[in-house]
Amino acid sequence: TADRTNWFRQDRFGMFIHFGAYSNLEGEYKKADGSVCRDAEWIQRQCDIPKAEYEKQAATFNPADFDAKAVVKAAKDAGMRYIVITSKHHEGYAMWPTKVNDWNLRDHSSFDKKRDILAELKKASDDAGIKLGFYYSIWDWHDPDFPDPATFPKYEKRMRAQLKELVDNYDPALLWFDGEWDTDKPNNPWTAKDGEKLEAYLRDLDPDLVINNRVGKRRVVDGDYGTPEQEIPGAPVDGQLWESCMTLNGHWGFARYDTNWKSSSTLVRNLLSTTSRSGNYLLNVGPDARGRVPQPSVDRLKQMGDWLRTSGQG
Ligand code: FUL
Repeated sequence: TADRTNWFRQDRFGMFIHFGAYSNLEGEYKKADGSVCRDAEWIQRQCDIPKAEYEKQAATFNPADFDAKAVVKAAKDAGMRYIVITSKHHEGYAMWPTKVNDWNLRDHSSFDKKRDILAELKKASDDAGIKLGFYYSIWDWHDPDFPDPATFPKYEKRMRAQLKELVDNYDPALLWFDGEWDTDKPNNPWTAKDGEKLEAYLRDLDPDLVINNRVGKRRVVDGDYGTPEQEIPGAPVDGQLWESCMTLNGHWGFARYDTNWKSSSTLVRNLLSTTSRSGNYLLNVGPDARGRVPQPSVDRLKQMGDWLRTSGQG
Protein backbone atom coordinates (compact mmCIF):
# COMPACT_ATOMS: atom_id res chain seq x y z
CA THR A 1 0.00 0.00 0.00
CA ALA A 2 2.97 2.33 0.49
CA ASP A 3 3.03 3.51 -3.10
CA ARG A 4 -0.61 4.16 -3.74
CA THR A 5 -1.04 5.87 -0.39
CA ASN A 6 2.00 8.15 -0.72
CA TRP A 7 -0.03 11.22 -1.61
CA PHE A 8 -2.53 10.46 1.16
CA ARG A 9 0.27 10.36 3.76
CA GLN A 10 1.43 13.80 2.66
CA ASP A 11 -1.79 15.58 1.82
CA ARG A 12 -3.06 15.59 5.38
CA PHE A 13 -5.98 17.93 5.05
CA GLY A 14 -9.07 17.38 2.89
CA MET A 15 -12.57 18.66 2.27
CA PHE A 16 -15.59 16.40 2.68
CA ILE A 17 -18.71 17.47 0.78
CA HIS A 18 -22.13 16.10 1.72
CA PHE A 19 -24.47 16.92 -1.12
CA GLY A 20 -27.51 15.01 -2.32
CA ALA A 21 -31.27 15.11 -2.83
CA TYR A 22 -31.57 15.63 0.95
CA SER A 23 -29.82 19.00 0.50
CA ASN A 24 -32.91 20.16 -1.35
CA LEU A 25 -34.92 19.99 1.90
CA GLU A 26 -32.25 22.01 3.71
CA GLY A 27 -32.88 20.02 6.86
CA GLU A 28 -36.62 20.56 7.26
CA TYR A 29 -39.62 18.49 6.27
CA LYS A 30 -43.19 19.55 6.83
CA LYS A 31 -45.26 16.55 7.79
CA ALA A 32 -48.90 16.00 6.86
CA ASP A 33 -49.98 17.07 10.35
CA GLY A 34 -48.25 20.43 9.89
CA SER A 35 -45.36 19.74 12.26
CA VAL A 36 -41.80 20.30 11.05
CA CYS A 37 -39.34 17.43 11.34
CA ARG A 38 -35.64 18.22 11.21
CA ASP A 39 -32.54 16.35 10.13
CA ALA A 40 -29.98 16.53 7.35
CA GLU A 41 -28.76 13.67 5.13
CA TRP A 42 -30.75 11.20 7.24
CA ILE A 43 -33.98 13.18 6.93
CA GLN A 44 -35.80 10.61 4.82
CA ARG A 45 -35.32 7.97 7.53
CA GLN A 46 -35.51 10.12 10.61
CA CYS A 47 -38.66 11.91 9.49
CA ASP A 48 -40.31 8.84 7.91
CA ILE A 49 -40.76 10.55 4.57
CA PRO A 50 -42.74 8.26 2.26
CA LYS A 51 -40.75 7.22 -0.81
CA ALA A 52 -43.16 8.93 -3.23
CA GLU A 53 -42.92 12.19 -1.26
CA TYR A 54 -39.17 12.03 -1.20
CA GLU A 55 -39.05 11.42 -4.94
CA LYS A 56 -41.41 14.34 -5.46
CA GLN A 57 -39.22 16.77 -3.59
CA ALA A 58 -36.08 15.47 -5.36
CA ALA A 59 -37.71 16.25 -8.71
CA THR A 60 -37.50 19.97 -7.79
CA PHE A 61 -33.81 19.80 -6.85
CA ASN A 62 -31.98 22.47 -8.85
CA PRO A 63 -28.49 23.22 -7.53
CA ALA A 64 -27.92 25.78 -10.30
CA ASP A 65 -25.51 27.79 -8.16
CA PHE A 66 -23.08 24.94 -7.57
CA ASP A 67 -19.74 26.45 -8.54
CA ALA A 68 -16.98 23.85 -8.71
CA LYS A 69 -14.27 26.45 -9.12
CA ALA A 70 -15.40 28.33 -6.02
CA VAL A 71 -15.57 25.10 -4.02
CA VAL A 72 -12.07 24.10 -5.09
CA LYS A 73 -10.78 27.60 -4.37
CA ALA A 74 -12.28 27.51 -0.87
CA ALA A 75 -10.57 24.16 -0.29
CA LYS A 76 -7.26 25.31 -1.69
CA ASP A 77 -7.26 28.58 0.25
CA ALA A 78 -7.86 26.61 3.44
CA GLY A 79 -4.77 24.52 2.77
CA MET A 80 -6.74 21.43 1.79
CA ARG A 81 -5.17 19.10 -0.78
CA TYR A 82 -8.01 16.74 -1.58
CA ILE A 83 -11.79 16.67 -1.82
CA VAL A 84 -14.19 13.79 -1.15
CA ILE A 85 -17.77 14.36 -2.32
CA THR A 86 -20.80 12.13 -1.76
CA SER A 87 -21.50 10.53 -5.13
CA LYS A 88 -24.34 8.55 -3.52
CA HIS A 89 -25.45 8.70 0.11
CA HIS A 90 -27.81 6.29 1.92
CA GLU A 91 -30.80 7.75 0.02
CA GLY A 92 -29.36 6.06 -3.08
CA TYR A 93 -29.51 9.19 -5.25
CA ALA A 94 -26.57 9.41 -7.66
CA MET A 95 -25.02 12.84 -8.09
CA TRP A 96 -23.80 12.02 -11.60
CA PRO A 97 -25.70 10.94 -14.74
CA THR A 98 -25.47 7.22 -14.03
CA LYS A 99 -26.81 4.86 -16.69
CA VAL A 100 -27.69 2.29 -14.03
CA ASN A 101 -30.98 3.91 -12.97
CA ASP A 102 -33.01 7.13 -13.14
CA TRP A 103 -32.57 8.03 -9.50
CA ASN A 104 -29.91 10.63 -10.18
CA LEU A 105 -29.24 14.34 -10.50
CA ARG A 106 -29.73 14.42 -14.25
CA ASP A 107 -32.80 12.25 -14.67
CA HIS A 108 -34.65 13.09 -11.47
CA SER A 109 -34.27 16.82 -10.79
CA SER A 110 -34.93 20.28 -12.19
CA PHE A 111 -31.22 20.75 -12.85
CA ASP A 112 -29.69 21.63 -16.21
CA LYS A 113 -29.47 18.29 -18.06
CA LYS A 114 -26.19 19.28 -19.68
CA ARG A 115 -24.41 19.79 -16.38
CA ASP A 116 -22.53 17.17 -14.42
CA ILE A 117 -21.23 18.45 -11.10
CA LEU A 118 -18.79 15.57 -10.60
CA ALA A 119 -17.22 16.31 -14.00
CA GLU A 120 -17.10 20.01 -13.10
CA LEU A 121 -15.45 19.24 -9.81
CA LYS A 122 -12.97 16.90 -11.47
CA LYS A 123 -11.93 19.57 -13.98
CA ALA A 124 -11.62 22.31 -11.34
CA SER A 125 -9.68 19.99 -9.01
CA ASP A 126 -7.27 18.92 -11.74
CA ASP A 127 -6.70 22.56 -12.71
CA ALA A 128 -5.87 23.41 -9.10
CA GLY A 129 -3.73 20.35 -8.39
CA ILE A 130 -6.24 18.99 -5.89
CA LYS A 131 -7.11 15.29 -5.66
CA LEU A 132 -10.73 14.20 -6.00
CA GLY A 133 -12.38 11.24 -4.31
CA PHE A 134 -15.92 9.90 -4.00
CA TYR A 135 -17.96 8.81 -1.01
CA TYR A 136 -20.28 5.92 -1.94
CA SER A 137 -22.85 4.35 0.38
CA ILE A 138 -23.27 0.59 0.24
CA TRP A 139 -26.48 0.95 2.24
CA ASP A 140 -29.23 2.05 -0.16
CA TRP A 141 -32.72 3.14 0.87
CA HIS A 142 -34.03 3.44 -2.66
CA ASP A 143 -32.94 0.33 -4.54
CA PRO A 144 -35.71 -2.31 -4.43
CA ASP A 145 -33.18 -5.15 -4.23
CA PHE A 146 -31.55 -3.88 -1.04
CA PRO A 147 -31.30 -5.40 1.60
CA ASP A 148 -33.09 -8.71 0.99
CA PRO A 149 -30.30 -11.35 0.82
CA ALA A 150 -32.24 -13.13 -1.93
CA THR A 151 -32.14 -10.13 -4.27
CA PHE A 152 -28.99 -8.52 -2.93
CA PRO A 153 -26.78 -9.93 -5.73
CA LYS A 154 -28.87 -7.92 -8.22
CA TYR A 155 -28.23 -4.78 -6.21
CA GLU A 156 -24.55 -5.57 -5.92
CA LYS A 157 -24.27 -5.88 -9.67
CA ARG A 158 -25.72 -2.40 -10.09
CA MET A 159 -23.45 -1.08 -7.37
CA ARG A 160 -20.40 -2.43 -9.20
CA ALA A 161 -21.63 -0.95 -12.46
CA GLN A 162 -22.01 2.46 -10.79
CA LEU A 163 -18.56 2.26 -9.25
CA LYS A 164 -17.11 1.33 -12.63
CA GLU A 165 -18.79 4.42 -14.13
CA LEU A 166 -17.20 6.55 -11.43
CA VAL A 167 -13.74 5.07 -11.96
CA ASP A 168 -13.94 5.13 -15.78
CA ASN A 169 -15.49 8.58 -16.16
CA TYR A 170 -13.90 10.60 -13.36
CA ASP A 171 -10.69 8.77 -12.46
CA PRO A 172 -11.03 9.35 -8.70
CA ALA A 173 -7.94 9.20 -6.47
CA LEU A 174 -9.91 7.74 -3.59
CA LEU A 175 -13.14 5.90 -2.76
CA TRP A 176 -14.79 6.49 0.61
CA PHE A 177 -17.28 3.74 1.37
CA ASP A 178 -19.95 3.92 4.04
CA GLY A 179 -23.11 2.13 5.12
CA GLU A 180 -21.41 -1.22 5.62
CA TRP A 181 -22.57 -1.63 9.21
CA ASP A 182 -25.18 -4.01 10.56
CA THR A 183 -28.41 -2.16 10.88
CA ASP A 184 -31.08 -3.84 12.95
CA LYS A 185 -34.15 -3.27 10.83
CA PRO A 186 -33.73 -4.11 8.06
CA ASN A 187 -30.50 -6.07 8.19
CA ASN A 188 -27.58 -5.00 6.14
CA PRO A 189 -26.35 -8.12 4.34
CA TRP A 190 -22.86 -6.70 3.75
CA THR A 191 -20.09 -8.99 5.05
CA ALA A 192 -16.31 -8.67 5.40
CA LYS A 193 -16.00 -11.16 2.55
CA ASP A 194 -18.18 -8.96 0.32
CA GLY A 195 -15.86 -6.09 1.18
CA GLU A 196 -12.77 -8.06 0.20
CA LYS A 197 -14.32 -9.03 -3.10
CA LEU A 198 -15.39 -5.49 -3.88
CA GLU A 199 -11.95 -4.19 -3.00
CA ALA A 200 -10.33 -6.72 -5.35
CA TYR A 201 -12.74 -5.72 -8.12
CA LEU A 202 -11.86 -2.06 -7.66
CA ARG A 203 -8.11 -2.63 -7.47
CA ASP A 204 -8.43 -4.49 -10.73
CA LEU A 205 -10.13 -1.46 -12.30
CA ASP A 206 -7.54 0.93 -10.89
CA PRO A 207 -4.61 -0.26 -8.74
CA ASP A 208 -3.89 3.29 -7.56
CA LEU A 209 -7.22 3.82 -5.79
CA VAL A 210 -6.97 4.67 -2.11
CA ILE A 211 -9.92 3.01 -0.34
CA ASN A 212 -11.18 3.49 3.22
CA ASN A 213 -11.89 0.68 5.68
CA ARG A 214 -15.68 0.93 5.44
CA VAL A 215 -15.47 -1.03 2.22
CA GLY A 216 -15.34 -4.00 4.60
CA LYS A 217 -16.37 -4.01 8.22
CA ARG A 218 -14.15 -1.20 9.43
CA ARG A 219 -11.48 -3.65 10.59
CA VAL A 220 -7.81 -2.67 10.57
CA VAL A 221 -7.29 -5.06 7.66
CA ASP A 222 -10.07 -3.55 5.56
CA GLY A 223 -9.09 -1.04 2.91
CA ASP A 224 -6.14 1.34 3.24
CA TYR A 225 -7.09 3.44 6.21
CA GLY A 226 -9.26 3.85 9.30
CA THR A 227 -12.15 6.32 9.55
CA PRO A 228 -12.83 7.70 13.02
CA GLU A 229 -15.85 9.98 12.85
CA GLN A 230 -16.29 13.22 14.81
CA GLU A 231 -13.38 12.32 17.07
CA ILE A 232 -9.61 12.42 17.18
CA PRO A 233 -8.33 9.12 18.55
CA GLY A 234 -5.81 9.25 21.36
CA ALA A 235 -2.97 7.33 19.86
CA PRO A 236 -2.26 5.93 16.41
CA VAL A 237 -2.58 2.19 15.90
CA ASP A 238 0.71 0.69 14.61
CA GLY A 239 1.38 2.00 11.17
CA GLN A 240 -2.32 2.11 10.37
CA LEU A 241 -3.28 5.12 8.28
CA TRP A 242 -6.31 7.00 9.48
CA GLU A 243 -8.40 10.01 8.70
CA SER A 244 -10.72 11.76 11.10
CA CYS A 245 -13.80 13.21 9.43
CA MET A 246 -15.66 16.03 11.12
CA THR A 247 -18.49 18.47 10.62
CA LEU A 248 -18.09 22.27 10.76
CA ASN A 249 -21.38 22.55 12.65
CA GLY A 250 -23.48 19.64 13.91
CA HIS A 251 -24.55 18.08 10.61
CA TRP A 252 -23.01 16.64 7.44
CA GLY A 253 -25.73 17.70 5.03
CA PHE A 254 -27.03 21.28 4.92
CA ALA A 255 -29.39 22.11 7.80
CA ARG A 256 -30.59 25.69 7.72
CA TYR A 257 -31.36 25.74 11.44
CA ASP A 258 -27.90 24.58 12.52
CA THR A 259 -25.79 27.62 13.42
CA ASN A 260 -23.62 25.73 15.87
CA TRP A 261 -20.38 26.44 14.01
CA LYS A 262 -17.02 25.43 15.44
CA SER A 263 -14.64 28.34 15.89
CA SER A 264 -11.65 28.58 13.59
CA SER A 265 -9.29 28.21 16.56
CA THR A 266 -11.00 24.93 17.51
CA LEU A 267 -10.70 23.80 13.90
CA VAL A 268 -7.02 24.65 13.67
CA ARG A 269 -6.41 22.87 16.97
CA ASN A 270 -8.25 19.79 15.64
CA LEU A 271 -6.21 19.82 12.46
CA LEU A 272 -2.96 20.05 14.40
CA SER A 273 -3.81 17.35 16.93
CA THR A 274 -4.86 15.05 14.11
CA THR A 275 -1.77 15.57 11.97
CA SER A 276 0.53 15.41 15.00
CA ARG A 277 -0.81 11.89 15.55
CA SER A 278 -0.14 10.99 11.91
CA GLY A 279 -3.79 11.27 10.92
CA ASN A 280 -5.53 13.09 8.11
CA TYR A 281 -8.29 15.60 8.76
CA LEU A 282 -11.35 15.57 6.49
CA LEU A 283 -13.48 18.60 7.24
CA ASN A 284 -17.01 18.73 5.90
CA VAL A 285 -19.09 21.31 4.07
CA GLY A 286 -22.76 20.83 3.15
CA PRO A 287 -23.96 22.92 0.20
CA ASP A 288 -27.56 24.21 0.31
CA ALA A 289 -30.41 23.45 -2.11
CA ARG A 290 -28.97 25.84 -4.68
CA GLY A 291 -25.54 24.24 -4.35
CA ARG A 292 -23.92 27.09 -2.41
CA VAL A 293 -21.40 26.37 0.33
CA PRO A 294 -22.69 28.21 3.44
CA GLN A 295 -20.85 31.48 4.09
CA PRO A 296 -19.96 30.56 7.72
CA SER A 297 -18.16 27.49 6.31
CA VAL A 298 -16.31 29.53 3.70
CA ASP A 299 -15.29 32.06 6.36
CA ARG A 300 -13.90 29.41 8.68
CA LEU A 301 -11.98 27.68 5.92
CA LYS A 302 -10.43 31.00 4.96
CA GLN A 303 -9.46 31.70 8.57
CA MET A 304 -7.80 28.29 8.81
CA GLY A 305 -5.82 28.98 5.64
CA ASP A 306 -4.77 32.39 6.89
CA TRP A 307 -3.57 30.88 10.15
CA LEU A 308 -1.65 28.11 8.38
CA ARG A 309 0.04 30.59 6.07
CA THR A 310 1.05 33.08 8.76
CA SER A 311 2.38 30.30 10.96
CA GLY A 312 4.39 28.88 8.09
CA GLN A 313 2.50 25.57 7.98
CA GLY A 314 0.60 26.17 4.77
C1 FUL B 1 -21.97 8.10 8.58
C2 FUL B 1 -23.22 8.43 7.78
O1 FUL B 1 -24.33 7.72 8.25
C3 FUL B 1 -23.39 9.92 7.92
O2 FUL B 1 -24.56 10.35 7.30
C4 FUL B 1 -22.17 10.61 7.33
O3 FUL B 1 -22.11 10.38 5.94
C5 FUL B 1 -20.89 10.10 8.00
C6 FUL B 1 -19.62 10.64 7.39
O4 FUL B 1 -20.85 8.70 7.94
O5 FUL B 1 -21.77 6.78 8.75
